[in-house]
Amino acid sequence: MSDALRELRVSNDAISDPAELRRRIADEGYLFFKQLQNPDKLRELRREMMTMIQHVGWLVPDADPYDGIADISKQCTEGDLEYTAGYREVYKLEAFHRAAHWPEVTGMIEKIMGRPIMPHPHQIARIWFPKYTEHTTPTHQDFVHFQGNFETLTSWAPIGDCPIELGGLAIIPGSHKVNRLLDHHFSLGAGGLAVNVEKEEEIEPIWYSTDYEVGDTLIFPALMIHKALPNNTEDRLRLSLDNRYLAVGDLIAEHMLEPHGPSGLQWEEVYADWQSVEYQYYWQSYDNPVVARDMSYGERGFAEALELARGGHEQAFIKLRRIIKIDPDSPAAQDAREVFAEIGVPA
Ligand SMILES: O=C(O)CCC(=O)C(=O)O
Ligand SMILES: [Fe+2]
Repeated sequence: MSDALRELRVSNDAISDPAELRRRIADEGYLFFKQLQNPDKLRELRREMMTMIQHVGWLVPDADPYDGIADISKQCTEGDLEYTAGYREVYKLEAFHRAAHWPEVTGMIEKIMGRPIMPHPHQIARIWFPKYTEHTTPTHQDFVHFQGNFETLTSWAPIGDCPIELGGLAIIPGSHKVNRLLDHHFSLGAGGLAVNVEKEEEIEPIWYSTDYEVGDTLIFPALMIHKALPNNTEDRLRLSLDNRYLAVGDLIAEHMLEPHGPSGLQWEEVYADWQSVEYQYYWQSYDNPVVARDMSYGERGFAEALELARGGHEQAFIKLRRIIKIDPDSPAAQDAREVFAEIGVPA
């Protein structure tokens, strides 16, 4: 463990005590379990996903895909055209989607919530290149991205061991008690929006994380402040799952019923080669009220990127170039090109 990080509290002792689990998550804003998920199932999932990742060219070709040894000349991330090309292949894997329904996780979420639950179909795999740290997921609250309701729980788990240097998740225990969505601002990192905790008087920025081992699982609600640590390894790809769960009957935002945006896919494409229909469109049999996505957070981040770019901000340039490349005809791309033209910098 690095000096600046403290060690997550392990809650395996409370696994059979729902009242204690609820007390802890209400108080500390997270529950962390060693091997909540079956390591062998996760290892099998890792092999399947890493094999596909090697196939799309992001791993060195002559090594065991299980080891996740990245070809760092292929560095890319969410929002990049190149990322979509590879991520879409991983996103189609049936095994990846089935993992959100594993009873080890759904049973635990149900125990914590005390009500029947539903996994969001909008699952996310994070495929993180080494030595690409300015794109690391910044400090944020999940509500800004996933919306719906504050009780929604995120379950984050590495697919394989994830020691500190590989860049697992870090949290500020108790930070959910701010009890509201904090202001988020432009960030180059995944999700594109960050809270500046140093400026939030109510938050004492004391970060906790751990050397995650395969099967370890971190569960937290939508207002919990968290971030990813940088992947400081020489050549290893970080692979993890972040899945979300809501109580049946609670509000869900419409985009959480769609595939994760960076995949660029529709459900028909995701499902095209699946063996089973069991988990296809499963949410349609639940009666969760759906709310429209609030676009204002993303719009604000984009407006800030334009403004920062006008001032010569390098990271804002990277962001705007990414937008131009992935969707050149979009209004956002047009705005971005105008800013580059205005300041005389090549787009
Ligand atoms: O894995 C990451 O980089 C980000 C994950 C995250 O923010 C989450 O699980 O909510
Ligand atoms: Fe998050």
